[in-house]
Amino acid sequence: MKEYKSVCPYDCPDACGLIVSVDDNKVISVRGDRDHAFTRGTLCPKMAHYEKVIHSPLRLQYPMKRVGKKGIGEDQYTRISWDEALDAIVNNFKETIDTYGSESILRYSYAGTMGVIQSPAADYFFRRIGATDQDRGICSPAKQAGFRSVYGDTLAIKPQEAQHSDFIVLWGMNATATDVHILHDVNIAKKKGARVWIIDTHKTYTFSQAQEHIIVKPGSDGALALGMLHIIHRDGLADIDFIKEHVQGYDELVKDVLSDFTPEKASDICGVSVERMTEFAHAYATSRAPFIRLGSGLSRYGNGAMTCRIINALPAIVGAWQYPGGGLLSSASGSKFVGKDVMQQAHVHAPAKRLMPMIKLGEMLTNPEEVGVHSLYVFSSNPAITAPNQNVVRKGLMRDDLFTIVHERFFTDTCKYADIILPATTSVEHDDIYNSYGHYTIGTGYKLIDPVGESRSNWQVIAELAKRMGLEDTFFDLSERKLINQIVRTSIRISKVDQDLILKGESVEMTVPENYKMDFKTPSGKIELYNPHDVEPLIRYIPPYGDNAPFWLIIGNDIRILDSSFCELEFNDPELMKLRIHPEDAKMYNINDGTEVEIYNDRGSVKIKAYYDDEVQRGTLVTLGVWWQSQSSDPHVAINALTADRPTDQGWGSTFYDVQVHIRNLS
Ligand SMILES: Nc1nc2c(c(=O)[nH]1)N[C@H]1C(S)=C(S)[C@@H](COP(=O)(O)OP(=O)(O)OC[C@H]3O[C@@H](n4cnc5c(=O)[nH]c(N)nc54)[C@H](O)[C@@H]3O)O[C@H]1N2
Ligand SMILES: Nc1nc2c(c(=O)[nH]1)N[C@H]1C(S)=C(S)[C@@H](COP(=O)(O)OP(=O)(O)OC[C@H]3O[C@@H](n4cnc5c(=O)[nH]c(N)nc54)[C@H](O)[C@@H]3O)O[C@H]1N2
Ligand code: SF4
Ligand SMILES: [Mo]
Repeated sequence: MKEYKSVCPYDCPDACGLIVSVDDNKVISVRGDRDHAFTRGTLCPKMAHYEKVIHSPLRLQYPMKRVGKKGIGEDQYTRISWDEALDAIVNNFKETIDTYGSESILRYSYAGTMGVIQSPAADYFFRRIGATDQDRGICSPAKQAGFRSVYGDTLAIKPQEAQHSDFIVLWGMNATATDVHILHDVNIAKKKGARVWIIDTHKTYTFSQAQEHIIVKPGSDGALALGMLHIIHRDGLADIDFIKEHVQGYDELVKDVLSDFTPEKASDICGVSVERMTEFAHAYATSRAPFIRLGSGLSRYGNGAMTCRIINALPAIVGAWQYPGGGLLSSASGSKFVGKDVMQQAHVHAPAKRLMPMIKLGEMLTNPEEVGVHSLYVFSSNPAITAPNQNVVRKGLMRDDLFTIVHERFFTDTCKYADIILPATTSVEHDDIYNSYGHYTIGTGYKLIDPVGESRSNWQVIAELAKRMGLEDTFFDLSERKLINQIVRTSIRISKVDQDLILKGESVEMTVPENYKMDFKTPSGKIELYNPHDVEPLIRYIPPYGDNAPFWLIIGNDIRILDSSFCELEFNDPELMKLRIHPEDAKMYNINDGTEVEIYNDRGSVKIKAYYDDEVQRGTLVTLGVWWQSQSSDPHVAINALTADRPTDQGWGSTFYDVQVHIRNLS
């Protein structure tokens, strides 16, 4: 048996360092790498048995083509060779280009793997053939937009800073499920006396980690934060010296926004009493070095970017940035330590012929504004389950005149609509390099075992397709190893010694410049509470969309799965999807504990069993996880039948939490 270092490839801010044990071409076990600067030797429960994913009996083994009808429940596929599969794809692409134009080809992919090679593997290829490109807004561009509006290109704060804080806020972040390693730093701070606050819409797994909790109405954090800004200003707790030197627009903020936005008004909107809001504002502003870890949940509303922008103003007016441990971590993905320039061939002029927001997949397939989509290439994503407005997405996927290719590790629900299915490798069967959107450590994950069955990596398939399509770029001749080498040598700004270490398979934490927290990379060089380049120069409260229905539906993240990844594992729980409802709400609708209900809105309806929980707020319903159809509570649709493809206020982001529903007793 031999042990190798690797990196967890999943779409998670932690990007954990792994130690993988391999024997006889099989992965025996994985554990955390103690030398990793952020994850420090632990993994989450999802990855504790990665070997079960890698060697799952459900892995796709060879290419297949559909011989029956499309759709869930049909499942008639027959084995074909890679040559046949690739020829069929290339013939279809060529025919589609001739008949409808190249924009009729659409690729849809996301972050099944976060690898710097395998994730953007197809970006350049699809641009070169003139296909429609996707705007990758499904996750949290609104959160980024909110940060950028205030701080521009300022480097993200390191998560380990939290250790030095005396006041930590996990704001809209269920860290136990989605960013478990930040809790390591939170606990170090707690041992030194730090107070921890959590702001969420319902009691999450993470509540036990904090001494203080605030429950807000969904989509209303902007009001809470504006109320806090009002109180901090009114009570003379703003750091005027810091503001004078480093903040642009404080006076305008006070005069045009805060004067009119009273704590009473804020309280009416967010449901937090004026007393509690004042307590939170005072505690925040009088602590030595407050640290906010901002989650993405609250950015997935029609007002998401503005909400984040308002929260980002808090550390500015108390001057949190000047102290060790103080500041706000939104996302480290803007750090650009490892760019996509190599994989996207940035030096070649190949602009996207047409750009479509990926949250609009259903509309693109069913009701295109201009040129329709006739060929769809899906990889590293399971849109039949994870995309919003699922009924429309599935209607589009059912079209007889749509040729769909799905490159996957498992027979997901999206595969059930495919004309051609291609088997994909897992991260230990191909080479890649990883950085993280939650911290500053970089590492490689080299191929450790032969591909399972005939599976191939994203890059291998795309490079082969490029050649068959007649593209002559020598880029497509490069092996994954060569690409890693090129990326490390040309696009990571670190010493040669560190480059060598990364190439050798060690994880390396990037060094951030001294005083980086105070180096505000905005046009004015200051924190811009007044931003003349934003569509709205000043912050204000805007409401979420809502659906004019009585209940907000919170679809939180389940600790056992990651989006729909890991659904391939076996779970002991016979009922994976449940709905939690406050008993008083349930009684108003004659709903007994544990009975089946229908939740519905204009977009769809889902059957699910409802359970009483007096820790759920009145007027909200909670369910966890985006499960495969076979694991869903409803035989026909999964939870995203209820969510909308309405965009966020900026960034064409998804609004998965901005959902209201009606409820009906079915028993
Ligand atoms: N176990 C697990 N881990 C995951 C994932 C998973 O599905 N499961 N998904 C991965 C991915 S792709 C991502 S992007 C990250 C996301 O991880 P996070 O950034 O943590 O985002 P979410 O889990 O979507 O939402 C975080 C919290 O926001 C809360 N929330 C919702 N609306 C509001 C609101 O209006 N106000 C406030 N204050 N809180 C609100 C939700 O209830 C939830 O507890 O996690 C990654 N990690
Ligand atoms: N209701 C609701 N819906 C949501 C969310 C939510 O909070 N609520 N979260 C949203 C968010 S934040 C996100 S990011 C999206 C994510 O949605 P998706 O992008 O669909 O993510 P997954 O469901 O994890 O699907 C990734 C797929 O990629 C496959 N895969 C893994 N590695 C590879 C590889 O190397 N090659 C290939 N070809 N395939 C691979 C996996 O087997 C898996 O089926 O979901 C969104 N959907
Ligand atoms: S899913 Fe996240 S927390 Fe779990 S092992 Fe992977 S990177 Fe670490
Ligand atoms: Mo995400």
